[in-house]
Amino acid sequence: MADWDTIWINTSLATMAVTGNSYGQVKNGAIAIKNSRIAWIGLMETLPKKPEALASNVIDATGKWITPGLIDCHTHLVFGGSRVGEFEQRLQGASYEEISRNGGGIVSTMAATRNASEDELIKAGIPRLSNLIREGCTTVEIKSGYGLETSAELKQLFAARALGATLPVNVQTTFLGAHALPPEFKGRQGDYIEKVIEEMIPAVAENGAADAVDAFCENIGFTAAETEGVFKAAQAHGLPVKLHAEQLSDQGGAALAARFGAMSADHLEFISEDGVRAMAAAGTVAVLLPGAFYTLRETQLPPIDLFRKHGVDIAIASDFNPGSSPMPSLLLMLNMSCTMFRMTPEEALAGATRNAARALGVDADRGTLEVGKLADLAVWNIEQPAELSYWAAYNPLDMLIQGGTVVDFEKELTLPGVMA
Ligand code: DI6
Ligand code: FE
Repeated sequence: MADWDTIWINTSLATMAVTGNSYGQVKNGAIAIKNSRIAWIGLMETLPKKPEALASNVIDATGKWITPGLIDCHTHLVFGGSRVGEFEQRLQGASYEEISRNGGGIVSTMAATRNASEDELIKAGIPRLSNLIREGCTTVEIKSGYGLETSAELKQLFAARALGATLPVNVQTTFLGAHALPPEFKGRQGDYIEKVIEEMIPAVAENGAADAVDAFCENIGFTAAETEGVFKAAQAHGLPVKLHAEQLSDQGGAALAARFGAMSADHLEFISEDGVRAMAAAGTVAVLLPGAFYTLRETQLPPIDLFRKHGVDIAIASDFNPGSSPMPSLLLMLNMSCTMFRMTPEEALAGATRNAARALGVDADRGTLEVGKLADLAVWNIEQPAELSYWAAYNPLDMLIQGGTVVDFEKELTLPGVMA
């Protein structure tokens, strides 16, 4: 009997493991899987026997590259309605902050999300998540934060979990109750935070609905002190934390997140060097979101050189949401992070694989091609890995393997509610 289930041969691998050579690459190599995990990786010439003697299924991948399945570590993809009207208002000169202060923004998506049933949220989420999968994503994080009351937050998180159970993708969920102040708490922000702490986090933990807790620490969101209360409650319930920090202004959020051992701090255009130092010391990943930067026409770049200088790992994510990043495409983010943020294509790919896995705390199993990790692989029709950042609005994915199983796009993504 063959040792392995499947082997891909005559291929190039960007393992993204830290091996000292660029992309952790193995040229003229092979990768074998057994029981949903990676069983062997190496050069063709070091295969112990003929491929047919080693695996029941041999796939010739001549001319292709295999990378880890991509990981989108920051999305808000479960929501009701859209914000196309605000898009048009911004084109007329209104700013994102003005719209938010006038009762639009996150709160308008809250209303549409509260009005939607869990089934409706799942249906709306299927084509969005399918779009990420078609581009090579095998893990996607989904946040709540458009319910802003216990039952509606849980509904969003359950919809996110159901999407992960329905589609061939690993979904990690994050509770973001401290995203915006719901209108019924106007003038009583402290009371709302108390509700997040006393009622929502315990309910989320009790239901096993979230893998992490996030907050929006910002002048139009919550203060550092309020965020700290949320973090303490999360930790008391055994949930790791992450933070929307320094997106529009410097609130010291990244340093606070680091103090709580946060897995990531996200956005960070306005972070100070002290904030970067604190993240480095805590091993907190910097998640950069070029889609929001582009959509809001931001001009202050995140300080990539400071992250490099202090050795902070950088991840890249879509931030897919109806307001500031209506773009469910991680490949587009790879291109934007190079063109707009001047990251290298190798940094960008590490940001959507190895470092994104760290930002979600799933790096023991995912994010690189290494023996023992889950077989989440993306096979690409490209000649060099930098092409994943080079092309835009073009998808060179050839094949996707989720937990050792080849994804059948026709069958598995053609579900009721999936747009053709
Ligand atoms: N920052 C973001 O990028 C999203 N949430 C946040 O706090 C945007 C959410 C939205 O505008 O709907
Ligand atoms: Fe976000």
